[in-house]
Amino acid sequence: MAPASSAARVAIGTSLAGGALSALSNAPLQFGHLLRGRFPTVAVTGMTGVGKTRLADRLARRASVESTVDVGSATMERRTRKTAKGRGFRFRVVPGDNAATRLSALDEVFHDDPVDGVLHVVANGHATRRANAATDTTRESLLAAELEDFTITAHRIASMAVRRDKPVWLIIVVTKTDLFSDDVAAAVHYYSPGSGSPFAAKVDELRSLAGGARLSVDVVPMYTEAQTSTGKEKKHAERASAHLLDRLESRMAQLSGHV
Ligand SMILES: Nc1nc2c(ncn2[C@@H]2O[C@H](COP(=O)(O)OP(=O)(O)OP(=O)(O)O)[C@@H](O)[C@H]2O)c(=O)[nH]1
Ligand SMILES: [Mg+2]
Repeated sequence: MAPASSAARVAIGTSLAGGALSALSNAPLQFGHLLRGRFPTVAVTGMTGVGKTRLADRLARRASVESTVDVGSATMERRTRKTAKGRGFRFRVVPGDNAATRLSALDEVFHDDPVDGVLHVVANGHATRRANAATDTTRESLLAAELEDFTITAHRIASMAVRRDKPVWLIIVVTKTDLFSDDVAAAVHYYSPGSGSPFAAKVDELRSLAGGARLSVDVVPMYTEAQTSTGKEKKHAERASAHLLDRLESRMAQLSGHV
């Protein structure tokens, strides 16, 4: 009975918080699960502040209001992308930095209800820290934190992959490339298997643990918003970002057997 009562709580919370209008606009979600059951599930992982929420919102064609792109999501975020052809994906965004909810979210996506694929988000040492974060925020320390975070996630992915009877895919999404546009190729190289970097060593270890046939690994550049402000530049940046998102989505579709 637990799921039904928690669903009821959510429904009550929604109508109290948002009034009748928002309860109405949420209504399709209540039978949407019948359709969503067929969509491949995708875990979105990565350390806090790298841009997971923002990426999932863009992929799900959900406009992020400013308040939803605050660093430090406290719970697992669920997003669904439905394409025109009736295909789609269900995204599960694992909070990057919240001990209790993070661990249960990792258990859910990699063990209890194992996902079909993983988008592991990295930002080449450009993660945004919370305003009150006491920790060191040099680029080196943020890169080290990304590496540590990936090490933990990679172990979870490996143990899931060896248990599954179908192959699992991993796409390492190198985001915020708008912040290091001259070094994108070097960053992609740093995260790529076999490149000899500390991160690559972890990717190589993951591949040998999981077995090449059970796990595919891609590395793709991305940015989901740009710091530029002037009209023409902004239009150009938005178009380029939309193109990168389309490419990522096509690759996910390919890996999921949609095409
Ligand atoms: N310049 C730039 N900023 C970005 C990009 N993607 C995300 N950001 C910003 O980076 C910050 C963190 O993004 P989030 O999506 O909240 O990060 P998160 O990974 O969900 O973080 P947690 O919820 O703490 O795990 C936000 O202020 C975003 O606006 C990007 O591609 N380029
Ligand atoms: Mg978040």
